[in-house]
Amino acid sequence: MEYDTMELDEISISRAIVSSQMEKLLEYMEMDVAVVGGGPSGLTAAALLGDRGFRVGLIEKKLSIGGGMWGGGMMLPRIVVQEPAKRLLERFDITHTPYRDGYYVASSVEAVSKLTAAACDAGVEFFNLFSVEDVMIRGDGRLSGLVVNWTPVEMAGLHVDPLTMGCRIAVDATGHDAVLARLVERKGGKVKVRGEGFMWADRAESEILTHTREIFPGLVICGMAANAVAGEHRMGPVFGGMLLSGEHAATLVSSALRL
Ligand code: 48H
Repeated sequence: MEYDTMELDEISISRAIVSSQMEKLLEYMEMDVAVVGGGPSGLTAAALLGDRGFRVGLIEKKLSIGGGMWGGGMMLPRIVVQEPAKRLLERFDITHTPYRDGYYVASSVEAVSKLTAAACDAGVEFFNLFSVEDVMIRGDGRLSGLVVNWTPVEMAGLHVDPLTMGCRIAVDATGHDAVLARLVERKGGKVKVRGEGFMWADRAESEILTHTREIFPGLVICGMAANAVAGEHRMGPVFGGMLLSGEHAATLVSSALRL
């Protein structure tokens, strides 16, 4: 079947992509909040901060956003969310069905998609395939920027110097690896990454909000990274704590920036 179309010009298509993305990159060289990691906690934090009017950039090293949520439990694309986080499922319009008292089941694909859509609607700018390899900390002892490179450069082991993006505050939402916290620790900042403990879902979920905090001036940690820093246990495919931790990180960041 044919349809009427204007003649497509490959050079214009390329110019449109390069000029619009480079404009965004320049705009986000100075942002309010840099959220590193596009898993459930990072997406929640980014969406809520964007809603509050901050300029938020989300930096994700992989091609796709969503982190460990896509895979649900052992590649069965379902997640469990417990009662205290039900209001966040509602906030993001994620369909959920009760399983038994206090447990809700949702599709991991819908959950990632709706969180991502909410972040887009809140004006969050995504920088996927960007990997954070260092942080900027100057004389005032505060984290004030991220050192980034293309993930394919990192994967190929090429010697290519990175670029730096400035931020008023960063959120480490890099999951189990707690990348930013480890970087600061390795380079002598007063941060100790204790590493996560074995599976104990009830304890891990109930403590995650205590561990979601500013661990270094200008660096808030959330999600699984917060538990990894604190030496807390893991919880498997129950995701309420990730959403609540992202929400708590957003509250901490917005009060820090509004002081
Ligand atoms: C840019 C980076 C870098 C980098 C990593 O793992 P995530 O889904 O993180 P959370 O904390 O939002 O959610 C954790 C959850 O998915 C999970 O694994 C749970 C609940 N496990 C429990 C258990 O017992 O196992 O997402 C982190 C994201 C990923 O997309 C990474 O690619 C990204 O961070 N990332 N992005 N620069 N250097 N390192």
